[in-house]
Amino acid sequence: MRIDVVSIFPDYLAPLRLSLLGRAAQSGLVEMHIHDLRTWTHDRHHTVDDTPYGGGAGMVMRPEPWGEALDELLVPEPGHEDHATRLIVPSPSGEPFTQAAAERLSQETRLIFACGRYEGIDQRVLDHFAQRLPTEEISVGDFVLSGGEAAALVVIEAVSRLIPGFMGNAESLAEESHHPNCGTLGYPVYTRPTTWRGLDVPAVLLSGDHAKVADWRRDQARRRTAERRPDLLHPSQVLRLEDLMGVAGRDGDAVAVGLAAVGDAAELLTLQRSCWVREAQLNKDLSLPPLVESLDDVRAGIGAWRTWVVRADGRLVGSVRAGLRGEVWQIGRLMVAPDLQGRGIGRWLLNLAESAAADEATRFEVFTGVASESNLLMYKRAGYRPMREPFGNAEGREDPGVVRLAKRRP
Ligand code: JA5
Repeated sequence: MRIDVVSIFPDYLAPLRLSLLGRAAQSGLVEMHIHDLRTWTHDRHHTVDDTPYGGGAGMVMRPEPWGEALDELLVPEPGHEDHATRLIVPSPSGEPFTQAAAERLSQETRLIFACGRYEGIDQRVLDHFAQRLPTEEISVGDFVLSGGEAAALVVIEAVSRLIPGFMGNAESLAEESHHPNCGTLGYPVYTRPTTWRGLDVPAVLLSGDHAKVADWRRDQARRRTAERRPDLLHPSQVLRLEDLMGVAGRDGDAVAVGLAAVGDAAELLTLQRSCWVREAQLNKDLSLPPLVESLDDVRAGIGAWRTWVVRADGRLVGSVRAGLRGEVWQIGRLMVAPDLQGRGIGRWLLNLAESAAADEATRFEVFTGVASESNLLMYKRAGYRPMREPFGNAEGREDPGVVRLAKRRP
């Protein structure tokens, strides 16, 4: 693979010549070329920036030096006319860089990195070269850097270690069977000595019991993931309350979220009735189905809808259900135990139900009583808007006591 990097700070890319990456370069697996953008300026001051059209703070990189630099680098070298080239522009507005992206880029024959500075590069440079070769803006994370150089270093290190033959060990790559962050984070690792500054290596690792070691590592990895990256875990996995929704739970509050089973029906009926008494009072209607339905009705509902339940320390404290009706992902029966309302659990459950929407769904719909102001407020805050009247109820009849709200699937 040939890698070119264009920057106004070519010295910043010096680490590329060092260490493992330098060895990859020496072994001929990676051919590295680092260029100073100012080579392609023609004025005495080697100007590469100017003020932004439309006003605003900072400076923008002028298109001409970039145009000349990339034109020149895109002239095929004799013997390498077939080299497919991809242009990469590090940018906080780019698509997220992941291990999958690194694997994809490691298959390319040539990468050109265009490192911006100041407020960025004139958009026309990207628009022009995107017409001539595959071009992508890549972000290495949600934070601000002063230029693309450090991001390019990150991408180059992640990509070059995946090139077959790098480090001379296909084995160590094969052993990396898990893709970072597709499953869980890694478990903590230890080496000699067994005691260091009063801290012991966990006894299980010295036990020689391989099954117990594997169990311990899986548990540690899951705990770490719940703590640091709850977004990676399936909601059915056991989490602590604060991991789940950023609300303060007592230490050790064990919260489990998962699909409801028929065995949950009795507790669900109890929670549902307690929640819908308030709805009945507010809306002056004692015939609301969630209030009057039987245990068998609730059992049937669990079979007919995707229903999730939240348990805190074993107690059923929340639920929501959803299902596809035509193109609509219908969300309903959103409930939270009275003593836990107002902590964002309902909103979290609404998000969960939305994120599970079937592929065919084009919009989400919910409904609530016209007098249920706090429900209406939550739905509005979540992006739902009332649908035009008249509102049909489940049987298609008009129901003046109900507000249906909808939101386009994002
Ligand atoms: C590139 C002029 O993904 C993180 C970031 C990449 C990147 C950032 S932050 N700034 C620039 C840049 O600034 O070119």
